[in-house]
This record gives sequence, C-alpha cells and structure tokens, in this order.
Amino acid sequence: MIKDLEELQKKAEEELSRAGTEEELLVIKTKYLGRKGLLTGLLRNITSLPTEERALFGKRSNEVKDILTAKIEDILQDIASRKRDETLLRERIDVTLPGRGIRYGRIHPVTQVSREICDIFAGLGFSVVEGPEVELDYYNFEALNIPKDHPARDMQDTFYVEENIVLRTHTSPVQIRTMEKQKPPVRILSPGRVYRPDSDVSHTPMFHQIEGLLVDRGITFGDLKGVLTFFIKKVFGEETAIRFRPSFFPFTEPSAEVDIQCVMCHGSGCRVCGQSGWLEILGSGMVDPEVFKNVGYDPEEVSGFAFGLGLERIAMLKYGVSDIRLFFENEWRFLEQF
Ligand code: 2U9
Repeated sequence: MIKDLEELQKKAEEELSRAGTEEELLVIKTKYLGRKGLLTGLLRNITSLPTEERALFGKRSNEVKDILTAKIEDILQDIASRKRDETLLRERIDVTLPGRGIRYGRIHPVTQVSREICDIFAGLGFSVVEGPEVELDYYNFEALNIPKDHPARDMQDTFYVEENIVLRTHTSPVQIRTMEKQKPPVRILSPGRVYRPDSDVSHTPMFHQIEGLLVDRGITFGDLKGVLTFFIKKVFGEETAIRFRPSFFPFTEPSAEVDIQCVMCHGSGCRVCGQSGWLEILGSGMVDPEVFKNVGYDPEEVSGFAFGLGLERIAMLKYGVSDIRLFFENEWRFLEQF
C-alpha cells in the first residue's frame, strides 16, 4: 500500500511537471486530490491494512497530499507571475515620450459677438428673451405692420413652411409676443437665428440677429440716439465716428440706419466700405403706432424705440472676415483664430 502511495506521488509529480496552464493543473488536482480522486481511493482501502500499519499509511498520505498541494500552489504562482510579465511587456509604456496635449474648443465668433452685445445691453437694464424660429405669419409680418400684399414682404424673402407658417425672417416676433404678455415698461433684447433665402459672400440662408426694444412713457428719438451711440462705442471703440441716416421700415417711424466710420480705412474710402468711408451697422427707429395698437398698447400713452443688427456682419467687420460663409463651414483653422 505504501508503495502505491509512492507510485501515486511520482505519477502526480510527473504530470504536474508537464502542466503549463491553470486548467491543466485543476484537472490534475481533481484527479489525485479530489473527493473522488486517486488518493481518496487509496485511503478508502485503509481498512484492509493491519492495524499497526494504518497510522503510518495515514501519515504518509497526508504528507503526499501536502507535498502535491504545495507543488500545485507553486506552479500556479509561477503561471501568474509569467502572465504578469507578459502583460507588462505587451503594455509597455514609454514614459519619456512627450505628452499629446489637449485640443481645446473655442466659443464661436458669432456667439462671442452675441454675448458681448447682450452684456452691454444687460448693463443698461435690458433682459434677453428668446422665441420660436418657426413662426406664425401673424407674428412675423402682420403684427409688425407688414400686411399680406405689402411690398415690404419682398424685402424679406421668406421660407414658407405652410400657408401661414414661416421660418422667422427677423427676431421681431419675439418682441411682439413679449408685449402681448407684458405691460410697459419693456426693455428687451432678442438674439437668435433667422432665415431668408439669400446666398452669396455676405448672405447665408440662416444668420443671426439681435434686436432690441425699449418702451416706456416719454421715450424719444434722443433716447434711441443716446443708447445706440453708447452701444456702438463700447463695441468699436470710444473714438468711432457715427452717423444716423434716414431710412424706412414698416414697423418703425421715423426710421434710421446707423453707420460707423469704416474700420478698415478710417473714412478715406476702400473696398470694404465701397469707397464711401462708412459702414452700415444697424437699423433702428421709433416703434410705429400701428405696432403698438396690435399688441394693445396705447400709442398716445407710451412710445419706444427698436433696433436690429446682423451678428455675422458685426463679426465680419470686427475680425476682418470677408466671406460670411466661413462662419458656417466649421473649418477648425478658421475658428481657431478667434
Ligand atoms: C418691434 C418693433 C420694431 C426692429 C428693427 C431694423 C430696424 C433693421 C435689420 C438690420 C440688419 C435686419 O439683420 S438685418 O438684416 N434690422 O434694420 N430692425 S428696426 O424693429 C422692431 C422690432 C420689433 C415690435
């Protein structure tokens, strides 16, 4: 019997010396040391031994079990450490390589200009209001004193969604909606996307506007001039020369367009200003009494001024960009410059 035990140990050790994986080891362990394994099998026959040999046999079987268990444990550790070495070799990191650096995004130039303008007017007590880009004909035109057959509709060529639903051609509907809900005084700024079917170096079918509206008792054209002059000097510099030129809009009366001295040639005449020395910056005027009537304000009680400007145009002049389409191509080498 003791011989059987020695034979079993020898065979088990032989098999262990050939085992290369955890799975193979497990198979060998179960085969020799498992509950139904060969060692348990030998022990079961212990009763056939004479009593005086049983103790020795029991002791030897325990020794064989301990030796084999220790061997299996050793080999398992060898396998684990070999695996770790392989992983370290495979995933070797060269810590001396230079770092890759993070590419930061930037605020889009049109957003930058929008924020700058909103900040200036916030300082004057204006609040920012937004509204829908898909708008009812009523809010985009009718309420603004632009009836169906009015030639002013051609001035603002329009994308129609349905007969009475349009993509807004300006952000003025936001101000109509605000006045419908709110009594004077009103001091609001409405930035946002607007749509007109135009496309060339200075027009894209979608562009951004900011419009402003101030309504209260006793507001005059002097207030309009004061506020807009303050604003323009903040954006383009205190030394900027400004002129107010009579104009026409259906929703303001009187109306004025505002020019600044050309930022490129400072008035001497160049390609940017078409040799005139001046650049048109925004449109403005005193809100037409008809518009007030449409929102339930009494034009005898209150008056106000409004203005509108195209953000891309301001950004082009501020940063010297000659093609408006560059703002929407998302070419990073262009955007990175702002
Ligand atoms: C209400 C009443 C009046 C907004 C105004 C302009 C003049 C104007 C253009 C500038 C360049 C549009 O982006 S652009 O093409 N805008 O000239 N906008 S007065 O007048 C309003 C607005 C709302 C209720």
